[in-house]
Amino acid sequence: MNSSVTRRTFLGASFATAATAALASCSTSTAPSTSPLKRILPTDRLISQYESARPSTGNTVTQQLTAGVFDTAVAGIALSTWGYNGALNGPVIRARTGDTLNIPVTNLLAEPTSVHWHGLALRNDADGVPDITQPAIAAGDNFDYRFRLNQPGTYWYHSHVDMQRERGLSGALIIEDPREPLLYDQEWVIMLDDWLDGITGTPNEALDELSMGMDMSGMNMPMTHMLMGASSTYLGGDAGDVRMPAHLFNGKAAEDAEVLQSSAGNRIRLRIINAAGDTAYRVGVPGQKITLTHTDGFPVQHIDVDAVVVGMGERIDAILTVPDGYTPLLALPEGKVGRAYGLISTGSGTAPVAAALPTSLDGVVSDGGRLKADESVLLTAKTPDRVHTMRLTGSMGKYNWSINERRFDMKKPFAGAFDIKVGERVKIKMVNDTAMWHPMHLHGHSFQLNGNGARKDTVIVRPKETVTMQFDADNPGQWIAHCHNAYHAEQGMLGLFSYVR
Ligand SMILES: [Cu+2]
Repeated sequence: MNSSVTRRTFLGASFATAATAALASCSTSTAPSTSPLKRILPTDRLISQYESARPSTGNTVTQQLTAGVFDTAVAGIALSTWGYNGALNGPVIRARTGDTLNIPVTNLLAEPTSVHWHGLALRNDADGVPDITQPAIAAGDNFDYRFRLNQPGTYWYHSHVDMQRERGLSGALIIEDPREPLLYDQEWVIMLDDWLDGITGTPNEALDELSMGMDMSGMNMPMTHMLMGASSTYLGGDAGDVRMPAHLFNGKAAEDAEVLQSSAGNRIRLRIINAAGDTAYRVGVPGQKITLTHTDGFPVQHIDVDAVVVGMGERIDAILTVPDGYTPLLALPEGKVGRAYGLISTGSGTAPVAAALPTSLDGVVSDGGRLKADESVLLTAKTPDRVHTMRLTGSMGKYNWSINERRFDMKKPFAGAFDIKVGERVKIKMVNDTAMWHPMHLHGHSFQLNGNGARKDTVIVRPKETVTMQFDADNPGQWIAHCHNAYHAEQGMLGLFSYVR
């Protein structure tokens, strides 16, 4: 399959087309029973009304982002890839709740791009989803993102065009809480990523190979990228689809691990972000517990674990108390071969060599989806006004990942949409009908998992499992929900939560 065809098919209809179609719907007045729904588009005046109602410090944080091609080295291999401001991870953006973020973006790529602010309940027209919330930023063009930050926590930003995120087009976004209740001495922002670009091919080549499906590709050519036999009991079976030659901890492979200087007894707040396309990471310190405190920006009831599994798009905050000497923080690709890690040094002892580090982390293991919300962020108990069922569908055989058997079509963004109304309590039942786990992500809202579970925006849904969650429809606009496996999303495993009047 030709990747440019895939791209055009995926991006399909222009924003103008979608808007025109919706406007046409609004102007047709027929009997109520047959009248098309009036959808609240990103251009609706409600969007800026809601923005004005968000708390404001009056402070603006500005960070220029330039998307472009640059040369770097990954695992000792010189390569050329795409990133923000010429680095594998974009700049760590830091602001406080109530601040306005002002991000002028320059697109020096040869193709359109966009920036999505993962996990934020922000104004819809800044969500960065081409064809749904804005026109893509054309090659050579500029675009300013400007929006208020109304919740503290660990977030990140990334391109929402094609497979661009699978290059280096992502970075961390940390929103500090002016009334931070957690006590700690130091922070460590950690971006985990799986990497193939420039080593075994490009992400688009990998997608093209996988797109043929396991049924076809095995028959006529040797497979470069498709990974067979990656298995994780924790994730319920098949762990991933893609062979990744490198795993990165803050842009660095294990040969070149990052070292954080600290002091014995320090409490370090780990802000762990999984920016990978196809890999969950099991993160922990061998022989030492860490305390999980937040997931996806929201506080949870603290628990001590030996390791935490973080799916693509998920974030975990944890407290680690530093012992004397060198402390390795391992990030093991779940069900895959390889490892990434970083070291904490108190200035004494000698750094362990990679080969001497454990290759597994066992004991008490959890993930964000199994945590309980801190009482301060529990949604009030309420009977849902609306229940939507999202069946996760598709298979490796056909590589036809989809939702309710529908592969999302940007030309018909409202087909199969999950309609909701402002003020409703919405319940989602995610039923995984596939033989694989999926990290499912909802834009523009944080949901609460069933039974006082954690507040989250991305959750692991295991094979044959049903995960239910609720959220308050308090942020009008058009919001996608999708699998955060980059390869699954690109095949159309997306749905649209569409506010209607
Ligand atoms: Cu998936």
